[in-house]
Amino acid sequence: MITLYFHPLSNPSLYPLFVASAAGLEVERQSIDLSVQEQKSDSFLKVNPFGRVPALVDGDFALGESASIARYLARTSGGDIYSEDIREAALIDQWVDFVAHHIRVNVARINYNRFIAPMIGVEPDQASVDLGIRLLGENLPHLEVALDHDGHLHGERLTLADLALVAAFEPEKVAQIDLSAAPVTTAWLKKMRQQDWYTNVHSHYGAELGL
Ligand SMILES: N[C@@H](CCC(=O)N[C@@H](CS)C(=O)NCC(=O)O)C(=O)O
Repeated sequence: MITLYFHPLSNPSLYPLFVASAAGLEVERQSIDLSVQEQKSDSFLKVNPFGRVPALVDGDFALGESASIARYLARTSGGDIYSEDIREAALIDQWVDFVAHHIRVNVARINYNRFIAPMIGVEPDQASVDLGIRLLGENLPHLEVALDHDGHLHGERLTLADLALVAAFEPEKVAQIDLSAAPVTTAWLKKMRQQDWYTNVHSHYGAELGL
C-alpha cells in the first residue's frame, strides 16, 4: 500500500491526492502536523529529507516533491492521466510546469499573506500579495484560452495538468482571490470540484479542518 504524507491546507499535497483518486489508486493518507514542525522530525526527514509535504512511501521507496510524486502515481496506475508517448508526456509536463511556476506560486503568495500569516501570527507582506495578484493576472489569459478550447489544459481528457491546476487554485476562496477576469477558468474549477476524483478527496479546501 502506498502512503501519502500530506497536510490538508497544503495545495502541493492535494495535487498527488487528486492524482491518486483520479487514477483509482488506493493510498493511505497520513496527515503531518506542520504547526508542530512534524515535517522536520527525524522520522519524517527519513521519508523526505527536504522536510516538506507531500511525500510518498511505497514499500522501500520514498519520494518528495509533488510533481514527481504525481508522475510516479500516474505511471504506477498505468491509466491515461499521463502518457507513455514522449511528446505527449512533454506537453502535459509543460502545463504542469506552467501551473507550478506561474499559477501556484502566485496563489501561494496571496494565500500565505492573507490566510496563513494571520493564522500563525506572522505580519502579512502586502508587497508579496500585490506581486502575486499582478503575476496571476498576467497568466490567467493563458488558462482562459486553453480551457475554452476543449475543457482540458491538454488534449480532450483529464490529465496531470488539470489536476495540478485544480490543486493550485484550492485556496482560492480563503485567500479571496478575484477570478472575475477569468470566467472560463472559474466555471471550469466549479465543474472539476464536482467530479468524483475531487469529492473522494474532500468536499472543499479545508474541510478536513472544519473550515
Ligand atoms: N516544491 C514542493 C513544495 C512543498 C512545500 O512547500 N510544502 C509546504 C506546505 S505547502 C511545507 O511542507 N512547508 C513546511 C516547511 O517548509 O517547513 C512540492 O511541490 O512538493
